[in-house]
Amino acid sequence: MQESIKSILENRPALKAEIDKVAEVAGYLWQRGWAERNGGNITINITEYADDEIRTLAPISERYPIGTTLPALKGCYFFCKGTNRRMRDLARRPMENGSVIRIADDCAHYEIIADRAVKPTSELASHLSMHNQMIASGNGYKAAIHTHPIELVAMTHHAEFLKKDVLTRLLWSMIPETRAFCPKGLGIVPYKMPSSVELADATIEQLREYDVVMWEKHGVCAVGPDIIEAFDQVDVLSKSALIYIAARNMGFVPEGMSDAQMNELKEAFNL
Ligand code: 2HA
Ligand code: ZN
Repeated sequence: MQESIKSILENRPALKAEIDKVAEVAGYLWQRGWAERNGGNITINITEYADDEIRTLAPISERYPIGTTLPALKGCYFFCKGTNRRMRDLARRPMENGSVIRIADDCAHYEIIADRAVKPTSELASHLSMHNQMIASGNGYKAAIHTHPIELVAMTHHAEFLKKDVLTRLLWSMIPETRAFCPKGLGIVPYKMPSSVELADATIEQLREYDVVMWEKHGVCAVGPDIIEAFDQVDVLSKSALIYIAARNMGFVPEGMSDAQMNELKEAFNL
Protein backbone atom coordinates (compact mmCIF):
# COMPACT_ATOMS: atom_id res chain seq x y z
CA MET A 1 0.00 0.00 0.00
CA GLN A 2 1.41 3.31 -1.08
CA GLU A 3 0.20 6.78 -0.22
CA SER A 4 -0.80 8.82 -3.28
CA ILE A 5 1.87 11.22 -4.46
CA LYS A 6 -0.36 13.77 -6.14
CA SER A 7 -3.36 15.26 -4.41
CA ILE A 8 -6.83 14.04 -5.30
CA LEU A 9 -7.72 17.75 -5.55
CA GLU A 10 -5.45 18.27 -8.57
CA ASN A 11 -7.51 19.09 -11.70
CA ARG A 12 -10.73 18.78 -9.70
CA PRO A 13 -11.72 22.41 -9.02
CA ALA A 14 -15.26 21.58 -7.88
CA LEU A 15 -14.01 19.11 -5.27
CA LYS A 16 -11.28 21.55 -4.22
CA ALA A 17 -13.91 24.26 -3.72
CA GLU A 18 -15.74 22.02 -1.21
CA ILE A 19 -12.50 21.26 0.67
CA ASP A 20 -11.71 25.00 0.70
CA LYS A 21 -15.06 25.57 2.45
CA VAL A 22 -14.14 22.94 5.05
CA ALA A 23 -10.83 24.73 5.67
CA GLU A 24 -12.63 28.08 5.94
CA VAL A 25 -15.09 26.75 8.52
CA ALA A 26 -12.31 24.96 10.44
CA GLY A 27 -10.63 28.36 10.82
CA TYR A 28 -13.83 29.93 12.16
CA LEU A 29 -14.22 27.15 14.74
CA TRP A 30 -10.71 27.76 16.02
CA GLN A 31 -11.15 31.55 16.07
CA ARG A 32 -14.38 31.20 18.05
CA GLY A 33 -12.71 29.11 20.73
CA TRP A 34 -15.01 26.21 19.86
CA ALA A 35 -12.18 23.85 18.87
CA GLU A 36 -9.67 23.28 21.67
CA ARG A 37 -6.91 20.82 20.80
CA ASN A 38 -8.54 18.16 18.56
CA GLY A 39 -12.09 19.16 19.56
CA GLY A 40 -14.83 18.88 16.96
CA ASN A 41 -14.99 17.31 13.53
CA ILE A 42 -16.27 17.90 10.02
CA THR A 43 -17.32 15.45 7.32
CA ILE A 44 -18.67 16.12 3.83
CA ASN A 45 -20.22 13.77 1.30
CA ILE A 46 -18.17 14.12 -1.89
CA THR A 47 -19.69 11.21 -3.83
CA GLU A 48 -20.84 13.50 -6.65
CA TYR A 49 -17.16 14.31 -7.39
CA ALA A 50 -16.05 10.65 -7.48
CA ASP A 51 -15.18 10.18 -11.16
CA ASP A 52 -13.99 6.87 -12.67
CA GLU A 53 -10.39 7.55 -11.68
CA ILE A 54 -11.34 8.14 -8.03
CA ARG A 55 -13.54 5.04 -8.03
CA THR A 56 -10.60 2.87 -9.12
CA LEU A 57 -8.02 4.35 -6.72
CA ALA A 58 -6.34 1.65 -4.65
CA PRO A 59 -6.85 1.94 -0.89
CA ILE A 60 -3.94 3.33 1.18
CA SER A 61 -5.16 1.84 4.47
CA GLU A 62 -6.60 -1.38 5.79
CA ARG A 63 -10.38 -1.81 5.95
CA TYR A 64 -11.71 -0.37 9.21
CA PRO A 65 -15.12 -1.09 10.78
CA ILE A 66 -17.54 1.86 11.03
CA GLY A 67 -19.06 0.26 14.14
CA THR A 68 -22.52 0.20 12.61
CA THR A 69 -24.09 -0.73 9.25
CA LEU A 70 -25.39 2.12 7.10
CA PRO A 71 -27.14 0.85 3.94
CA ALA A 72 -27.63 4.23 2.24
CA LEU A 73 -23.85 4.78 2.13
CA LYS A 74 -23.09 2.08 -0.43
CA GLY A 75 -20.64 3.50 -2.99
CA CYS A 76 -20.23 6.78 -1.12
CA TYR A 77 -17.11 8.88 -0.60
CA PHE A 78 -16.44 11.32 2.24
CA PHE A 79 -13.83 13.85 3.22
CA CYS A 80 -13.29 13.58 6.99
CA LYS A 81 -11.20 15.49 9.48
CA GLY A 82 -8.57 13.17 10.97
CA THR A 83 -8.85 11.81 14.48
CA ASN A 84 -6.66 13.62 16.99
CA ARG A 85 -5.99 16.36 14.42
CA ARG A 86 -6.35 20.02 15.32
CA MET A 87 -9.09 22.12 13.71
CA ARG A 88 -6.61 24.98 13.37
CA ASP A 89 -4.30 22.68 11.36
CA LEU A 90 -7.22 21.51 9.20
CA ALA A 91 -7.80 25.18 8.38
CA ARG A 92 -4.30 25.61 6.97
CA ARG A 93 -3.58 22.16 5.52
CA PRO A 94 -6.82 20.24 4.98
CA MET A 95 -5.34 17.32 3.03
CA GLU A 96 -2.71 16.68 5.71
CA ASN A 97 -5.22 16.72 8.55
CA GLY A 98 -8.09 14.93 6.89
CA SER A 99 -8.58 12.24 4.28
CA VAL A 100 -10.97 10.83 1.68
CA ILE A 101 -12.63 7.53 2.51
CA ARG A 102 -14.63 5.03 0.47
CA ILE A 103 -17.45 3.04 2.06
CA ALA A 104 -17.16 -0.70 1.42
CA ASP A 105 -19.97 -2.62 -0.27
CA ASP A 106 -20.98 -4.22 3.05
CA CYS A 107 -21.79 -0.66 4.29
CA ALA A 108 -20.07 -1.54 7.58
CA HIS A 109 -16.42 -0.85 6.71
CA TYR A 110 -14.40 1.87 5.03
CA GLU A 111 -10.92 2.39 3.58
CA ILE A 112 -8.85 5.52 3.07
CA ILE A 113 -8.04 6.37 -0.57
CA ALA A 114 -6.39 9.85 -0.52
CA ASP A 115 -4.23 11.87 0.03
CA ARG A 116 -2.60 10.34 3.12
CA ALA A 117 -3.54 7.54 5.50
CA VAL A 118 -4.99 9.94 8.10
CA LYS A 119 -7.52 7.98 10.20
CA PRO A 120 -10.92 9.74 10.29
CA THR A 121 -12.52 11.45 13.27
CA SER A 122 -13.33 9.52 16.46
CA GLU A 123 -16.98 10.55 15.95
CA LEU A 124 -17.13 8.78 12.58
CA ALA A 125 -20.06 6.58 13.66
CA SER A 126 -22.16 9.66 14.44
CA HIS A 127 -21.08 11.51 11.32
CA LEU A 128 -21.69 8.64 8.93
CA SER A 129 -25.01 7.86 10.62
CA MET A 130 -26.05 11.46 10.00
CA HIS A 131 -25.03 11.21 6.32
CA ASN A 132 -26.85 7.88 6.01
CA GLN A 133 -30.04 9.48 7.27
CA MET A 134 -29.64 12.55 5.07
CA ILE A 135 -29.27 10.38 1.96
CA ALA A 136 -32.19 8.16 2.99
CA SER A 137 -34.41 11.21 3.54
CA GLY A 138 -33.44 12.67 0.14
CA ASN A 139 -32.93 16.16 1.61
CA GLY A 140 -29.77 16.73 -0.48
CA TYR A 141 -27.66 17.68 2.56
CA LYS A 142 -23.94 17.00 2.15
CA ALA A 143 -22.28 18.30 5.32
CA ALA A 144 -22.07 17.51 9.03
CA ILE A 145 -20.25 19.44 11.72
CA HIS A 146 -19.60 18.72 15.38
CA THR A 147 -18.14 21.47 17.56
CA HIS A 148 -17.88 22.67 21.18
CA PRO A 149 -19.44 26.19 21.34
CA ILE A 150 -18.78 27.50 24.84
CA GLU A 151 -22.08 29.24 25.62
CA LEU A 152 -24.33 26.57 24.10
CA VAL A 153 -22.51 23.79 25.95
CA ALA A 154 -22.76 25.80 29.18
CA MET A 155 -26.54 25.99 28.73
CA THR A 156 -26.77 22.17 28.66
CA HIS A 157 -25.52 22.09 32.26
CA HIS A 158 -28.95 23.37 33.35
CA ALA A 159 -31.70 20.73 33.57
CA GLU A 160 -34.50 23.15 32.62
CA PHE A 161 -32.82 23.82 29.25
CA LEU A 162 -32.73 20.08 28.44
CA LYS A 163 -36.53 19.81 28.31
CA LYS A 164 -37.90 19.52 24.78
CA ASP A 165 -37.90 22.85 22.88
CA VAL A 166 -37.24 25.04 25.97
CA LEU A 167 -33.84 26.11 24.62
CA THR A 168 -35.20 26.39 21.07
CA ARG A 169 -37.86 28.88 22.16
CA LEU A 170 -35.48 30.85 24.35
CA LEU A 171 -32.82 31.17 21.63
CA TRP A 172 -35.35 31.92 18.89
CA SER A 173 -36.74 34.76 21.00
CA MET A 174 -33.40 36.57 21.43
CA ILE A 175 -33.06 37.97 17.88
CA PRO A 176 -35.14 37.59 14.67
CA GLU A 177 -32.25 36.02 12.67
CA THR A 178 -32.23 32.92 14.82
CA ARG A 179 -35.94 32.28 14.27
CA ALA A 180 -35.46 32.86 10.54
CA PHE A 181 -32.20 30.99 9.93
CA CYS A 182 -32.46 28.12 12.39
CA PRO A 183 -36.12 27.41 11.59
CA LYS A 184 -36.31 23.92 13.06
CA GLY A 185 -34.61 24.84 16.36
CA LEU A 186 -32.44 22.34 18.19
CA GLY A 187 -32.89 18.85 19.56
CA ILE A 188 -31.31 17.55 22.77
CA VAL A 189 -29.42 14.31 23.34
CA PRO A 190 -28.85 13.38 27.01
CA TYR A 191 -25.22 12.76 27.93
CA LYS A 192 -23.66 9.72 26.25
CA MET A 193 -20.10 8.48 25.89
CA PRO A 194 -18.26 10.41 23.13
CA SER A 195 -17.66 8.37 19.96
CA SER A 196 -20.24 5.72 20.95
CA VAL A 197 -22.80 4.15 18.63
CA GLU A 198 -25.44 5.00 21.32
CA LEU A 199 -24.57 8.66 20.79
CA ALA A 200 -24.82 8.20 17.00
CA ASP A 201 -28.24 6.51 17.30
CA ALA A 202 -29.62 9.16 19.66
CA THR A 203 -28.34 11.91 17.34
CA ILE A 204 -30.08 10.64 14.21
CA GLU A 205 -33.28 10.19 16.20
CA GLN A 206 -33.25 13.94 16.89
CA LEU A 207 -32.21 14.77 13.32
CA ARG A 208 -35.57 13.50 12.08
CA GLU A 209 -37.01 16.68 13.58
CA TYR A 210 -34.10 19.15 13.81
CA ASP A 211 -31.03 20.24 11.79
CA VAL A 212 -29.07 21.00 14.97
CA VAL A 213 -28.63 18.65 17.92
CA MET A 214 -27.09 19.46 21.33
CA TRP A 215 -25.08 16.77 23.04
CA GLU A 216 -25.52 17.41 26.79
CA LYS A 217 -22.31 18.69 28.43
CA HIS A 218 -20.34 18.08 25.24
CA GLY A 219 -21.18 19.97 22.06
CA VAL A 220 -23.36 20.55 19.04
CA CYS A 221 -23.94 18.69 15.76
CA ALA A 222 -25.42 20.41 12.74
CA VAL A 223 -26.16 19.34 9.19
CA GLY A 224 -26.82 21.29 6.00
CA PRO A 225 -26.57 21.44 2.21
CA ASP A 226 -22.90 22.43 2.59
CA ILE A 227 -20.50 23.01 5.46
CA ILE A 228 -20.95 26.80 5.41
CA GLU A 229 -24.70 26.47 5.98
CA ALA A 230 -24.24 23.85 8.70
CA PHE A 231 -21.86 26.26 10.46
CA ASP A 232 -24.28 29.19 10.03
CA GLN A 233 -26.96 27.38 12.05
CA VAL A 234 -24.61 26.96 15.01
CA ASP A 235 -23.43 30.55 14.57
CA VAL A 236 -26.92 32.08 14.85
CA LEU A 237 -27.76 29.91 17.88
CA SER A 238 -24.50 30.92 19.51
CA LYS A 239 -25.28 34.60 18.86
CA SER A 240 -28.62 34.17 20.65
CA ALA A 241 -26.90 32.44 23.58
CA LEU A 242 -24.47 35.36 23.88
CA ILE A 243 -27.33 37.90 23.87
CA TYR A 244 -29.08 35.94 26.63
CA ILE A 245 -25.89 35.80 28.69
CA ALA A 246 -25.13 39.50 28.10
CA ALA A 247 -28.59 40.41 29.42
CA ARG A 248 -28.19 38.17 32.47
CA ASN A 249 -24.76 39.73 33.09
CA MET A 250 -26.38 43.17 33.04
CA GLY A 251 -28.60 41.95 35.85
CA PHE A 252 -31.93 41.25 34.15
CA VAL A 253 -33.73 38.36 32.50
CA PRO A 254 -34.21 39.29 28.81
CA GLU A 255 -37.83 39.75 27.80
CA GLY A 256 -37.47 37.88 24.51
CA MET A 257 -39.58 38.46 21.42
CA SER A 258 -43.26 37.65 21.92
CA ASP A 259 -44.98 34.61 20.41
CA ALA A 260 -46.83 37.01 18.09
CA GLN A 261 -43.56 38.51 16.87
CA MET A 262 -42.07 35.08 16.28
CA ASN A 263 -45.18 33.88 14.45
CA GLU A 264 -45.05 36.98 12.24
CA LEU A 265 -41.51 35.94 11.21
CA LYS A 266 -42.61 32.36 10.65
CA GLU A 267 -45.24 33.56 8.20
CA ALA A 268 -43.05 36.18 6.51
CA PHE A 269 -40.23 33.70 5.89
CA ASN A 270 -42.56 30.77 5.16
CA LEU A 271 -40.80 28.69 7.84
O1 2HA B 1 -12.99 14.85 17.78
O2 2HA B 1 -14.89 16.47 19.62
O3 2HA B 1 -16.32 14.40 20.36
C1 2HA B 1 -12.97 15.28 19.08
C2 2HA B 1 -14.34 15.39 19.61
C3 2HA B 1 -15.00 14.19 20.09
ZN1 ZN C 1 -16.71 16.54 20.75
